[in-house]
Formats: sequence, C-alpha cells, structure tokens
Amino acid sequence: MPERQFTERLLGPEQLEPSDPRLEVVGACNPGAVEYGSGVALMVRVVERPVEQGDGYLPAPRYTPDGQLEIDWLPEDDVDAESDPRCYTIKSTGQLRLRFVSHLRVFFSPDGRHLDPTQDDQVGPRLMPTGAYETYGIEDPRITPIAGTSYMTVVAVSPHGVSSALLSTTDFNVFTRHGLIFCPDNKDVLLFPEKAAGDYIALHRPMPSMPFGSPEMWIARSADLVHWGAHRQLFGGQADGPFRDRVGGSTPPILTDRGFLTLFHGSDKPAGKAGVGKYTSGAMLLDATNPERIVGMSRGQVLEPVEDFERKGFVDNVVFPSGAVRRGASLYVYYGAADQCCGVTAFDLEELLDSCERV
Ligand code: MAN
Repeated sequence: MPERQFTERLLGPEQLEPSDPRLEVVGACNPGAVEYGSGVALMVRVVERPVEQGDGYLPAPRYTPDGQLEIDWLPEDDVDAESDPRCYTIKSTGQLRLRFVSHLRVFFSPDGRHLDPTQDDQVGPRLMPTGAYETYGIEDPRITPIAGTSYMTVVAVSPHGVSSALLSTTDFNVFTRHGLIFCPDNKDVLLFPEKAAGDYIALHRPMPSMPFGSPEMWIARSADLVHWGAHRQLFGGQADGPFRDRVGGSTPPILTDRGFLTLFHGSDKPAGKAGVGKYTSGAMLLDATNPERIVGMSRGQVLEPVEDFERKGFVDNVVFPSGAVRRGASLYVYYGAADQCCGVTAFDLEELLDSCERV
C-alpha cells in the first residue's frame, strides 16, 4: 500500500449550522475538489436529519419539487430500521426512505490541507435540492476541470431512483444546471478532464436490480457531456474480495504520463449479510488514448479506514474518496470518512503510480 504523506480531518458536522431549524447536521462528507486559485475549492455533501423524534413514528425528511422541506412520519411497526444505518425499509411496500437529506456547500481551502469555516472567505454558497429528481437530496459531488470550467456530477435521490445530474460553474458562486445525464439507477459518474479520440469520456456505475452478476463500473462516450453512449463494462464483477458488494469510481481521473489515474471504491460485505461492509479504495490506470483499456491496477487497496475518524462515525469503516488534486509532486486525495466528516490525505504521485501493476 503506498504510504500516506499526511492525513487531516478537514471538516466535521459539528462545525456547521443546519440549513433549517428542524434539522441537525450529522455529516459533512464526500467532498468534490478542484484546484482554485492558489488553493482548493471543495463541494461538501452536508447531511442533515430531523431533530424531533416521534412516539411510535420515525421521521423521514424530503424536499418538495419547489425546495420546501417536509418531514413524513413512518409508523415504527411498519419499518425495518436495523439493516442499514442510512435507510429505513418500509415493510409493507419493501420501499426505502433515507433517514436524512443532503445538500451541497462550497468551501475554499487556502492550502488544500486545512479549512476554517469560521472564516467568511473559506465558505461559499449552498446548493439545495430542487425538482422532482432530488426529493431525498443531492449527494457525492465529483468535480472535473474541463477547458477552464468546473463540471460537477451529483447523485440525485428521489422516489424515481438514484440518478446522476450535471452542473457547471466557473466561480463556485453561480451554477448552471444541465439536467440528468444518467437515469436511475446510476451513480459515481466521473468525467475525464480531456477528450479521447474527439469524445468526452465518463465512468459510471449502473446498478441493475436483477442480480445476474456482481457490481461493475462502466465507461461511456459523449460529444457534448450531456448525451452519453458507447457504453461498455470496464471493471468489477468480482464475486469475492474487497469490492464484491459494491464497486464505483471515486476520484475524477487525472492525466499522468502513464495514463489516466483514478481511485475507485468498493465494499466487502458478504452476500446476504446485514450492514454495509468496509469501504476501501484501489487505484486504476486507463490508457490515455483509449480509456476503455485498463493498463494498471494497484496491488490491493491504496486507502482503507485506519484513523479513528475513518473507523467510527455515522457509518463505521468508510473511506470514500471523491476528489483528487495534484499539488507539486503529491496527489491530495479528498474523501468522506465514516459518512460523517471530510478528510484529506496525500500520496507521492510517482509512488502511487508505481503501486499500479501493468495489466
Ligand atoms: C454509498 C453512498 C455514499 C456513501 C457510501 C458509504 O456508496 O451512499 O454516499 O458514502 O455508500 O455509506
């Protein structure tokens, strides 16, 4: 495993005010990240849950399409609250509700390594859920700089399923929404910073409801970043090991002299077992001219939960990388820890590349 050069807990929920008095902040995690001026712009997923608890009823928050917060009360005896700390399963319908809602918030780290949300110049606007596809929130932003604009994919969660939307900005103040680019269920959409053979490229993660195989990452092409085709399976389908329960792209690829470098994540929960498993990450190198071809893979994982704040939190044992920024000879990796806070760690870029074996 390549050595971490440093690890910092960058931001936690206790440092943030809720967006509504009916909510408390329980997570500030899974940050998108991009170089911005001499520092780093971060888009943080802020996770909030209702403060009030009912007698015999469980609160499930949602936003109306025009952005108003509503709290539904689910009769406790019709709810499985044990299987997953993130969701309730309604017994009578088999359907899920999230226990929380998520929105996004901009932060600026002057050195990429520290953040002080009490400083006005380090905090930017909130991006709140809106429309029919974001009822249960927007999650897990990934930012890719393309020709001077920051393009951001977000996971949109609603009764229609888990889909992925595209936004863009040049100043992290005003955002343009480009709508859904991958329909349900699909998440972990990562855009490449450069075209290949004239096409924009994205990694994505379809989540088939019929389990004919193990989870997979896919790759697609587009002429305009909005309409995607040429879909192909890229990686995954492992019935055993650290990525058997889930596998998805994590950090938007960066172009190196050995190809596109990207971190991916997965969970090792054995089939049929309750809980969410341990989330760890591997590194992958894709050919620069033909990114459908994997040219290198890390031997084992490059990141796993070791620090206290990575092992204990809202969901234990989760490291979930979501941004990577080159700083000198290092690659700074921004990640969600235990679905509760943001961490940043760094690798020597050459060492990380060396950890990828040719395949
Ligand atoms: C899923 C998503 C992420 C979350 C991880 C770990 O992949 O809900 O947002 O961080 O699980 O719980």
